[in-house]
Amino acid sequence: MRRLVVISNRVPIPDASGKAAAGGLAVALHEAFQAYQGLWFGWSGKVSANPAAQPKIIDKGQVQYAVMDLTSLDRQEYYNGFANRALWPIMHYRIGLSEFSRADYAGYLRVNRSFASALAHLIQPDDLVWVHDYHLIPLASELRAAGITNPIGYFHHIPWPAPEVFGALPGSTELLRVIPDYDLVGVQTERDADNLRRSLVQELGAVRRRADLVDAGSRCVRIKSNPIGIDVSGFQQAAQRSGSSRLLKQTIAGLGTRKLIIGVDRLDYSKGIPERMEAFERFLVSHPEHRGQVTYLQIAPTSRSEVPEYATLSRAVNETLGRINGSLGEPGWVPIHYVTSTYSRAVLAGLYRLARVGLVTPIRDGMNLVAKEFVAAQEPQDPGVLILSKFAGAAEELTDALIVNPNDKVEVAEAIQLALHMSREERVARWQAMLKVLWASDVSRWAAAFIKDLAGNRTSRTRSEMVLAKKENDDRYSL
Ligand code: ADQ
Repeated sequence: MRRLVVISNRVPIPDASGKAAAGGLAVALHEAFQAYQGLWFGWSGKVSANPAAQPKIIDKGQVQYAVMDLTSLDRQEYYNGFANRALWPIMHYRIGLSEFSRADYAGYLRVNRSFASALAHLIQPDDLVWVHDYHLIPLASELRAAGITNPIGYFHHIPWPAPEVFGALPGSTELLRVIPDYDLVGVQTERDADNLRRSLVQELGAVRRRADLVDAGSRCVRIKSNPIGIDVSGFQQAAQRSGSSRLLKQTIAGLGTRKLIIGVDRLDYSKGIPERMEAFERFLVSHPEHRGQVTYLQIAPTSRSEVPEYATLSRAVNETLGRINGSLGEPGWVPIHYVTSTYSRAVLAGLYRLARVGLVTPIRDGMNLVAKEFVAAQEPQDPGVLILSKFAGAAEELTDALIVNPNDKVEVAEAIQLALHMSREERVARWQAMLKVLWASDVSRWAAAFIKDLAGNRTSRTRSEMVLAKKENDDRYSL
């Protein structure tokens, strides 16, 4: 049986009871791992003084997990540094927040190289190799240099910005040069695909061969939009069953007759949380009849707290929240409830279903699964309304949401007003149209489509190309 080798920064190893982790990728690949035997490789999430050169192998039925520890310097340079302080902001169009350091970049390349050298021993001739996300862009190049000729695909979960924006990052040309070491690159939207293809043409002099095929000299790479989906039926079932949860009962009791507006995001500046709170403030000021009649619940679990920009964001959110609740709140009514806990899928699904409005207004987002989860969780006869940023990848598909510019507080405020007053007939019609889209891009289809493309589009490499690849690789990193 052919194997699927998945590589991601973090690896969702099932717990001792054998229960699969509920994270998005784990769910996405669950079915793929039924069809293929699997190996899942990545960082253990742990730091140790002297990490072993070979991964720790954990067998769990059909899937074998292989994880490696990092040193604290690796974590600092590769993960907190280059991936999350330089690449993440650039990819989200935040040039001003991008902090490049040559040491961090060297650490990023070093970790990719050590992952590749450990992984190369585990790859068998017939394996399909699927790399995930921005932490691991150079991995294929390192694997090629180690002699791996298997089909290698990469899925980029976050936006790929316009060439002028990506070009602002020092080292961006080197990162573009390693892209054609993949046979297939998947991105979330047509806009991302177009941006990446244009970068390769403009910066490397690559040539467009077919709509999605780019020829970069000795190698060709297919760049394709393949929007990620969610487990639609899993979310629907979780939402239907959620009524019995204690937390949900408490929320229902606390709301009374008030309508619920919900936002769910990792605490990240790309998600536009303070901007959203200010838009809600504007709504309450412009439409005072709603004061005391609505509650906005913002769920925002802390993330990347070791990165300074995230601590700054956390302070900004708390200040905005305090100011709005202080100035507009009344005895017995707090306009914005803010919580930082993580919840089970069942509880989240129940809260989405309870809400009349889902506020999903990132400043930039690769896809935004919350938008899709909100839609899936709604009650068919009385669904809530999705307000969605035009800068979320999901907006390319969910065109029946109320699409807004998240930077325009007045526009978002008026969308809230419209959503709260929308007729049931219109809510049902919009929701049905969006649910149809969700089914068409269900997560199992997403994974199956990528794997099918990867298996069918192998770009064969000759031995001389491999030798050339190794030499180019050595030259490239001699910065
Ligand atoms: P994220 O930036 O993490 O993902 P998103 O797509 O919204 O953004 O996924 C977040 C996930 O975390 C959702 O499944 C959500 O339910 C869950 N979650 C959020 N808050 C939670 C809480 N308090 N408790 C439990 N679960 C919570 C990155 C990219 C996105 C892209 C995805 C997938 O930034 O653009 O959509 O990868 O490709």
